[in-house]
Amino acid sequence: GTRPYLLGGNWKANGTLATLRALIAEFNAAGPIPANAEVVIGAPFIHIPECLSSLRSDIEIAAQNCSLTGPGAYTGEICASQLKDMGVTWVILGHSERREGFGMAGEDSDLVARKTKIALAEGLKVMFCIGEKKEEREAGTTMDVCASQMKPLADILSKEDWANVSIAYEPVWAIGTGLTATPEMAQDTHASIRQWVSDNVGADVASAVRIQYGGSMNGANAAGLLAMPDIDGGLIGGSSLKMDFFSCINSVP
Ligand code: 3PY
Repeated sequence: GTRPYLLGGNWKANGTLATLRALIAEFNAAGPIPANAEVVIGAPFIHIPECLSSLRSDIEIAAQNCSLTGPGAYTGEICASQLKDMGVTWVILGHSERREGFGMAGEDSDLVARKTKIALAEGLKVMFCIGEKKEEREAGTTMDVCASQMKPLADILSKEDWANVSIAYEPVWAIGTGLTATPEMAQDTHASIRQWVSDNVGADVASAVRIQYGGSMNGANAAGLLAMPDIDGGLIGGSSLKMDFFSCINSVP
C-alpha cells in the first residue's frame, strides 16, 4: 500500500533503568528498519529521557498518556507541551487499560477526543486507541462500539488534524490475553473502521489514515496481520519489551 507502516511499542508500566538500558542496547544493535516502516516506542514518562538520549534515532518516542490540561497547577499531571518540549513526538491516547481505569475513574471517548485535540495542537502525533470487549464482539456490536469511540473525535478534529492521527484498533479481548484476532477478523474490522472514517470524515482522510492492529501482536503472527490491505501496522505490548519487536518490524510486507 501507499501508507507507511507504523509499528508502535507499548511498554506500559514495565521496566527498570537496568532492563531499559539492556533493551536499548539490543534494539540499537538490531540492524536496519525497513524503509516503509515508521517505528515508535511508548515509554513510561520517567524513562523517556533515557530513551531520547540512548535509543537509536530512527525510533521515535511516544508517551502513553498526556494531561487534559495545559501547564499549571495540576499536581501529578504531564502535559502535551512538556512532552513536545522534551523531544517526544507521539502520544498513545485512549488505550483500553486507561478507558477501563484499573480501579480509578476510566477515560471516556469524549475525554480521549479532547486530549487528542490538545496533543495535536501542541504538535504531537497521536495513536488513538479503540476496540470492543469480548461480550460486545459476541453481541455483534463491534462496529457500533468503535464508531461511538471515534464519533467525539470526528466531531472536534479538523481535516488537517487527521494527518497526525493513527487509529489503533485493539480488541480488548486480545490484549494481554495471548488471544489474537485472526488476520481475516482484524481485516474485516479495519475495513469497517476505514469505511466509517470515509463516511464521517472524508474519503481522502480514510485512504490516508493508518489503522494499526493491537492485541497480542508478536513476531509469530505479525506477518499474517500486516499482509492485510487495511492493516497498516501494530501497537505491540509484551513483544515490544523483547527482541521479538524487531521480528514484528521485519514482518512488514
Ligand atoms: C497489547 O499488545 O496487548 C497491547 O495492549 C498493545 O497496546
